[in-house]
Amino acid sequence: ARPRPRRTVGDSLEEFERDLISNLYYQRGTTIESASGPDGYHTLAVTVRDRLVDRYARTAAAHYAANPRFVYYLSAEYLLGRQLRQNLLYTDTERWVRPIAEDLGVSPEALEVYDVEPGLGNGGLGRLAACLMDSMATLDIPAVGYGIRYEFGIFKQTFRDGKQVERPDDWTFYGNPWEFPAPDDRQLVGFYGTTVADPKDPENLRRKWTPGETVRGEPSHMLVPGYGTQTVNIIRLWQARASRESFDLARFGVGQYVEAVDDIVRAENISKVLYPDDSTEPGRELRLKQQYFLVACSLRDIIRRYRLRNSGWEGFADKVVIQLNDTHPVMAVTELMRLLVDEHGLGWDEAWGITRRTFNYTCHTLLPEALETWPVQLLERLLPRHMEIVYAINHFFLEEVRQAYPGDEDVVRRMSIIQEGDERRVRMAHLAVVGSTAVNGVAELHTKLLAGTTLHDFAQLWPERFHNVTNGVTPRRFLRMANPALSELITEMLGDEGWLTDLERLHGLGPHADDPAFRAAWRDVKRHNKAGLAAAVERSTGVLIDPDALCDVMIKRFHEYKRQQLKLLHVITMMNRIRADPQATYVPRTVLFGGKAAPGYHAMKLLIELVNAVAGVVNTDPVVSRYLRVVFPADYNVTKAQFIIPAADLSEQISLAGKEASGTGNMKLALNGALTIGTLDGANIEIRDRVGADNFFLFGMDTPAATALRRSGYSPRSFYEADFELRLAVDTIASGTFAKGDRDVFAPVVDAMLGRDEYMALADYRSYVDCQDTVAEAWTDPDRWTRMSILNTARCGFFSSDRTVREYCEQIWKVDPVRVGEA
Ligand code: 26Q
Repeated sequence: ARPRPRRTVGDSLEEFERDLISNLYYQRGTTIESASGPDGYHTLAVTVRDRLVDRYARTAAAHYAANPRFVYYLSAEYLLGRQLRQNLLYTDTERWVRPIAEDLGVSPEALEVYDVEPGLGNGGLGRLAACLMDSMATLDIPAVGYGIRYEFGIFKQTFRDGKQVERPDDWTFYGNPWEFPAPDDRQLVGFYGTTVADPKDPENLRRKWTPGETVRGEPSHMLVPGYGTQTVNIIRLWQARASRESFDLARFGVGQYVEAVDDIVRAENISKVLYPDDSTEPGRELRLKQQYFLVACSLRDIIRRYRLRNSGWEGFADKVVIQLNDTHPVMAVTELMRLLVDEHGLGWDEAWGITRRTFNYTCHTLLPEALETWPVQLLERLLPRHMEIVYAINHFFLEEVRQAYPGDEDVVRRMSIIQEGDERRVRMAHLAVVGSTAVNGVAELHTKLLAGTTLHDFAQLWPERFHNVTNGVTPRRFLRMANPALSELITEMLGDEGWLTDLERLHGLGPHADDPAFRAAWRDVKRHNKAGLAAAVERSTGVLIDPDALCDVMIKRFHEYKRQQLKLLHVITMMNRIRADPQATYVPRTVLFGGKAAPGYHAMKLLIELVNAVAGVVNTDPVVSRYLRVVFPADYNVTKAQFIIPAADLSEQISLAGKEASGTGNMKLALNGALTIGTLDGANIEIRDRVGADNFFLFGMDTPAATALRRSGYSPRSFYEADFELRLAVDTIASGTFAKGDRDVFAPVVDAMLGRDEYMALADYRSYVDCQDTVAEAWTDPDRWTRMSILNTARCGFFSSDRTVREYCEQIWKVDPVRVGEA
């Protein structure tokens, strides 16, 4: 008999070492003697990756055999973070790498610098998608994530004279060992063109669309392994390519070299760049093209996969559940209708039944300006058939509304998918709710406010559609990988690593919070992490920080509602106090800021400049800098989060109540033993409920108080005039202290504060600063602080994204796990 070919890479150290050398030789074409750093990294990456390919093959086979119901997660963003260390951990090969690497004279840390994080997202929404994918694989849920393979991810942030400068993120420049191209599964996508009636359909609900332009979508996928299981799911990312006929040979022949590639450039621009826009107005047409491109490619792929094992359409919604990550992919509702009605010949009602059963929608905001709407005119031109389908959906929907509320044309106007006015627009959130089975908010308060305000009419009409699924974070990346020292201590205390997949087991730490030896060990870990961060910060910013100082962190996108300006007023107040009384003693603090501002968001870019200017003044003042340092490492991203979070003592979650949908950084920080200073906003409320009011620093107005103040005619100036320290802090900015005496540079910041103060930072200032004084007071009692820190970790098990995914499975997806056997 012929020998069977090798089916698996094997799981021994010997095989691992053998494959490393073989891959260096045959994949990289080099030898141990002449290998460079990138050669070493790439070789290690593909060797680890191949272990996952085995599991992926077994996962695909198990899924094929079981023909289960699948979750399809549609998201314009994924912030996966670095892959190497995660995949070493998930394949349990980490323990071999150090000895082998040392044998070869390199350290694993030296190779990790070549591991580039795919920055395919902006912030919370993109990172949530990554955490949910991690938890779905860990829970053996059959799932595929769909997204866009942006050639340039979120911009790289640098500072020039303290100002944010954006540079392109060419993340695949050195190649990406973690992805597999799948050219066989490419899809064609149409844009523009015209529609005509179908003569066989007297109702005119079926029409034919002839696109004016077509683009190819080429998929590649990244592997998403589960922890402690054999399941490996995938995220499929689409890249836009010109269709084959796009190169104009005739023009090239007559020397029109640029014109000859016009069509190619236009097509490939679709997936060129991620919109670095966190909820303000975007660049219009191309953004909409991206959204439809993602949707059209993904739906065709979903249908292709469905047909591998099923036929007919009756069973479609039993095998397919699609989760819309915010409204960015909501054109999928109209696209599925178009495919079913126009291309597959189903009747409208049958198609609508299937469509509505297939989709669910997660909302991630409350800010009215972040709710997407698109001009009807633009849609009519770019996607003429989809616009007709929107009108038809709206027509039948408004009939339903009129039946429910006879004679109430006001409710019809409010709920319509079309917003009337000078420029008619399509309200994407309305389309999402109308086209979905379940709609969810991302924290209890957020869901309550959605149902009570933004989507109130819909919650009245269809209360059964509304759900809450509070966000969560993966404990693998944000505790085990980011904080190995604390993880070891936890495992030692709890006896095993079971907490990594059953995070509520952290409760077992609670009884040890009063054990002096455990407290000391806990403090040592925090200090060790801070020393590590201090070294990295000194290398990148040149600023020296004291690992014994209170490490106070505010890491998140820059946005007015998140109120970095309030934090800055506190910093300036501390500075002013020290200057006024240099003889007194103060609790030493390091304030660390991290985050990017959207390139077009001028107010926030100026605030970033001000943070850097304040840092410059504070850190060079011989007296002030004894107690206070301000650091702002550029280019905050997932990789930096993993360094900063384990070192934090204090987590700033200070948004105006009612504005932050959930927050997830708040969870990561509390899980790593940082205490929260926060408002009653988003998931802060649920964190406080769980860790206990004694272990949380609460300040500020709640949502009803903020609403009432706004209604009564909020005047920031009256708060400014009534509070000496606030006035001094604002005046310090106005005086030019942070601009070498130039009063004009930061005048717009002062004007925004005293003029509108849209997010009422001045109203919460006194409460915030007083609360910071109680923080400082608590810090002076290390035993008490450490106890609070331990209890934060012990009681945050709820915030695992495993729990989040279980809730989606039970309430919304109704999917069951499929176990994948060992090799
Ligand atoms: C919209 C239109 C055009 C261009 C860009 C956008 C756009 C892009 C990104 C709009 C919104 C986003 C991102 C939103 C986001 O990250 N929201 C956050 O989601 C987290 C996960 O649920 C929550 O924890 C945060 O509270 C929420 O702000």
